Amino acid sequence: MMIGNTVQEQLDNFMDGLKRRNPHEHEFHQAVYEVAASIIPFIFHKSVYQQANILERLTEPDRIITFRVCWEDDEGNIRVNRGYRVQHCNAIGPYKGGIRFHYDVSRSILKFLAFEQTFKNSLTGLPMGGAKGGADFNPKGKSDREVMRFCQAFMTELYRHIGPFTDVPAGDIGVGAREISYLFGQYKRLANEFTGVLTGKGLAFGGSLIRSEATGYGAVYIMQDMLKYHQQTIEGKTIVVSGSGNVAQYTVEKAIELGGKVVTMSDSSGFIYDPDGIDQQKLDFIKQLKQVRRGRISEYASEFKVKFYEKQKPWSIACDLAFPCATQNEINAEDAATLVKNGCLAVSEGANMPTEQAGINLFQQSKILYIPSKAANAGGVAVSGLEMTQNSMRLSWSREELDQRLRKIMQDIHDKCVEYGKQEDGTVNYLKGANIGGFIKVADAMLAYGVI
Ligand code: NDP
Ligand code: 2IT
Repeated sequence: MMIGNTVQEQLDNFMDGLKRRNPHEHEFHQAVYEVAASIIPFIFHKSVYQQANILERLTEPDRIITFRVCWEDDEGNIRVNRGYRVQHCNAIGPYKGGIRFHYDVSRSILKFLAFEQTFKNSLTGLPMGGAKGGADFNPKGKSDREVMRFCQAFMTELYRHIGPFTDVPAGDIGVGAREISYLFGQYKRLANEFTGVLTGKGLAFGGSLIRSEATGYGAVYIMQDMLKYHQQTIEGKTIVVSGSGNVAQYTVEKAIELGGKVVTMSDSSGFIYDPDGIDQQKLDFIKQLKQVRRGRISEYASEFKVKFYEKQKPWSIACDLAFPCATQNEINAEDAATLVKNGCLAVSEGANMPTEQAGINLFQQSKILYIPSKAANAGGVAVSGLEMTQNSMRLSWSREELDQRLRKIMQDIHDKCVEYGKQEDGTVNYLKGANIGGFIKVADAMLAYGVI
């Protein structure tokens, strides 16, 4: 049972306990608070969830695997990193979620991501549980061979914990097509098995069309749905995007295809502002820059003679729509206030948890259309789920078929957010809708299993 006589008391007691059990894990506390603040009011009078202690069970990962990754760099130095896989919950399907290689990867960051993934995967309607993994490895400046040796060393431990019916990893920050190929090659070698154990694979070896595009396209599709529901469209809107990796690139591609004008992109060094708008040709330059040459976004500024704002984030540029697509906590309260002040209508989160809680509060008070990451960026994992389906059937669907399925899944997620998030005054609280919509299926499966 939750302890406390009011919703607020229950929330406070629950968060106190969570923080006590998971000290110093600020990102994990933040992600859990954001969900608990929606779920506790929802289950307050639902004794079946209360008695089963569902929320406490859902905030304790099934297991966390931590391991040493030892590899040799090009100079012959022996290097050591820490690898992780957080298998959060497999109530509704095999564990599923990305792998992140970034120097700031920590237990807290992966726990928050795996927790979020459980709700996100449920929202897709596909049978996938939640997980996340990664390492505190910094791929920047590493040669291809160093990345290959790191991936092989990482998989040499991870392979015994995953499998097509157990846990199916994919990409995330720092893990794209190149890394997935190395990881899959090593899995195949060790397991002596060709199975769909990773998603985001190359098209030659079981990958799915549209997977690269899916997260970004999905974030724009759900923005389109949210705007349509409020009698608006993307056409003619000025759009600010952060990041310039996988999610940002395909967010920009779909947004400009639908007639939006995207004026910014960024990386960890700063952002570029192109008042004329980024067109497909300029975007192709970015794809080549980031996917092939692995260069910096500042090169765009030199190439197209626009301004580069060093060490700054793009939120000060006036816009109608914002798509944070870089990383967690990239919009703080001040950034959110600036977006609101400049008349921003809607925010769709391509990145995971890009907005701090104080920023979310501001968006909600100002009635901006705000759709949280677990709904907005679910298109990526949704097409991963479709990759698993195709692998099981040993066939490949066409681009059109996959795009239509992705489109429908995003629309269904939008509608689920409306179903559970519609307020008495007629407005939609998409955050509440996404949290409750994701929770119910997982919680009901857990109830059915009894005490496990
Ligand atoms: P990429 O590695 O392809 O790109 C990441 C981008 O974000 C780069 O432009 C990077 O800049 C920037 N970035 C990363 N960390 C920071 C930081 N600390 N400060 C400022 N900028 C930063 O990753 P993805 O595009 O795949 O992922 C972006 C976000 O989307 C993440 O939050 C991820 O969890 C989320 N996501 C990804 C999905 C996918 O399918 N790939 C699915 C759903 C969500 P730099 O190169 O300088 O580091
Ligand atoms: O955060 C995410 O949803 C991802 N990085 C994609 C996960 C996946 O399994 O495709």
